[in-house]
Amino acid sequence: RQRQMCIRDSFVKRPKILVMETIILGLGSNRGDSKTILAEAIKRFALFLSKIRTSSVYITKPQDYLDQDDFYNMVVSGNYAGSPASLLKTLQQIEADYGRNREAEIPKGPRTLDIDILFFGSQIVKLDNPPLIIPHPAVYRRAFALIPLLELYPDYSDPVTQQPLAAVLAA
Ligand code: PH2
Ligand code: MG
Ligand code: MG
Repeated sequence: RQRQMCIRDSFVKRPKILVMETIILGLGSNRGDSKTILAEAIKRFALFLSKIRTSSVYITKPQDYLDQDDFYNMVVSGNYAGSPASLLKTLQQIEADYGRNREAEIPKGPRTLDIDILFFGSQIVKLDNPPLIIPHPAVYRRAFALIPLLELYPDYSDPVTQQPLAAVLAA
């Protein structure tokens, strides 16, 4: 007697849809050998980003928490095939590998390596645990992020308001 084959969902091998997004990262360091730390961190990005582009490194006056050394800041972009949460997890591991200890540090104070997700394609992301807001809420008032971003993408517009970031910087 022939057995009836039931093609259940679990048997069907569906191709996993990977949406490639161009993501924009803001990097900062003002503790340790900042220039080397930034260069080494970017090498790690090649494991999960394609089409990597890097801005110049800018030496910037501290914002928000003023009593600390100048920062080395830059922006890196690349194409990423994964979720915002998985990107955050990967970046926090790299921060930790370069001596970052979130428990022991002053908020917005000195750090060996900070990697902020500024934009994730045109996606608007709000996650609670761990907390993640994209676009990065402070990007609009941070010249140390906007200027290197505009070096790479002079015509970049904010995906939320459609405003050119060049106009945001000038405002
Ligand atoms: N990062 C901060 C706080 N202040 N200032 C500058 N110039 N550059 C930074 O990357 C920076 C800052 C919190 O992450
Ligand atoms: Mg950060
Ligand atoms: Mg930051």
